[in-house]
Amino acid sequence: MPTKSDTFIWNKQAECLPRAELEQLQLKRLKSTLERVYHKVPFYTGKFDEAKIKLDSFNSLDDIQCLPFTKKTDLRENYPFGLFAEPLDNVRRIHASSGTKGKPTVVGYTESDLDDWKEVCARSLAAAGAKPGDIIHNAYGYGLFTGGLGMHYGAENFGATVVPASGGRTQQQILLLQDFGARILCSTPSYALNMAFQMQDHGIPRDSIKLEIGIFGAEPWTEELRAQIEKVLEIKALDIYGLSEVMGPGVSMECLQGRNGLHIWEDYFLPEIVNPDTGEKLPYGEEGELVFTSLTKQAFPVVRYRTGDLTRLFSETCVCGRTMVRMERVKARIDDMLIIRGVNLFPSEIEKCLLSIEDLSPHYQLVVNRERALDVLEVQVEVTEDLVKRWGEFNNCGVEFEALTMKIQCLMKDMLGLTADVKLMQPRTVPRSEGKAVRVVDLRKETK
Ligand code: DLL
Repeated sequence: MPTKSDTFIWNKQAECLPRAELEQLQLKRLKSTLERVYHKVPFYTGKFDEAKIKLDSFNSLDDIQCLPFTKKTDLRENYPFGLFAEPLDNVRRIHASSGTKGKPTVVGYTESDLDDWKEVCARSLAAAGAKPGDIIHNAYGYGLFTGGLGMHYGAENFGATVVPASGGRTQQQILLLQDFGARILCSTPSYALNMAFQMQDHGIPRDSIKLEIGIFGAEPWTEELRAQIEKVLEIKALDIYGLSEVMGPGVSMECLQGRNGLHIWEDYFLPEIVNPDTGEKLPYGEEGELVFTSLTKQAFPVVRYRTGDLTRLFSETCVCGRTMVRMERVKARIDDMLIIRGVNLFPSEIEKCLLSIEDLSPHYQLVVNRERALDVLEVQVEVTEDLVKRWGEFNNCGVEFEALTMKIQCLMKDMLGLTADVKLMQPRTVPRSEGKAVRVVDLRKETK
C-alpha cells in the first residue's frame, strides 16, 4: 500500500510556487484571457460592453468581481461552437455533455489546450501516488465524455501504461485487472463499488488483483462511501474533480499525503466561491457555488463559469508542500437539492445516513414523487447479503424487516429532519452504474 512518505510532485516548480508569484502569474494570464475573449467571442464582447468593463483598468485579481458570470444556459444558447475563441481549423478535439437536460454543451481544445490538460492530469496522478511505469486501468467512459480520453492522455504523458477499459462489461474488466495487474484504477466511485461487489459475487479473491489506489470522481460521493470502497477493495481512494466546460478531469485533485481537500491547479483555473442566490463573492472557508475562470485555454476559454457545484475553498498549507488552494469535496450539485415537505437536503446527506447503518449496502436510489401537491420521497436501499443470510428468506422476515425500516426512518428524522418512505430492496436489485450513478429518480415532472 502507498505510504505518506511517497511524495512525488509532477511539476514542483509550478505546484509549490510561492503565493505572491502564483498570483502575479494568474493576473497576467487572466488579462490575456479577457483580451482574447473580448476580441474573439461576440458573446463576451456584448457582455463586457453591456457591463461597461474597461479591460485596461484591470489591475488586480479582485477586479474579476466586476465581470459577468457565464452559465450553462449560455453554452446551450450558443450551441454548438458559438463560444469558441478559435476557428475550427485550430481545434483538435471536441467533447460534449450528454445533454439529458436539453441541448448538449460542446467544448473544444487546441493543441496547446490538450497539452495543458495532459499536464494537469499528470499532476493529479502524481498527487494520488501514481508513479511513471504504473499500470493504470482507466474505466472512465471513452467518447464525448471527458473522463476517458482526458485521463488516458494524461496518464500516457505521465509515463504510465494505460489500459483503456472504458465503462461497462464489468466481468471482462475484472479479468483485465487480474491479468494485467493494474495498480491504479480510475473510475466513478459508484462503478468501483459495482466492480468490487461483482468480484465478491463471483468469488474472485482480492489477492488476485494488484490494485492499490483508486482515482475516483465525476460524481458526488461522501467520506462514508470512501470508507466502504477502501474496505471492500482494500485500496486508498482519492477524489478527482473536473468538468468539461473548464477542461475535464484534473481541475483539482486530492493528494495522498493530505487527503483533505482537492488542490486546484490554480495556474490554469482561477477559482471563486459565490453565494448561489446573490452571486456575491464569499471568503475562504464559506460554503457556496464554485466558479471558475480559465487562465490558459485557447479554444474554449470561460470567464466566471458557474459550475453549479457546492463546496468551500481553504488556503491552509498542505503537508504535501503544494501551495495551491484546496476545495472541500463537492457536497452536491445545487440543482440536485431536494425539497421534501419543506426540508431542503442533498442526496449526499441521505447517503451519509444510510451508510452509517451496517446492514445496508451502498446501493440506493431516491425516488421523488408528488402526491396531492406534496413532494414525497421513497428511499430505496439494498440490504446486505450478510443480513439476508442471517434472516433466511428476504421475503419472510416481517418483524426484522419492519424494525430495520423504522431504524432508517428514525435516523433520517433525527439527522436530517426528514420524513421519508423506506423500501428495503433485495441485494442486486438497485440498478448498477457503469459511469455516473443515477441517485435521484424524479417522477414529479410526469405528475405535474
Ligand atoms: O465529470 C469530468 C470528470 C471526469 C471529473 C472524470 C472527474 C473524473 P462533466 O461530465 O462535465 O465532467 O461533469 C462535471 O460532475 O460539475 C460535478 O457536478 C461533477 N463532478 C465531477 N467530479 C466530481 C467529484 C466530468 N470529484 C460535473 N465530486 C461537475 C463531485 C464531481 N462531483
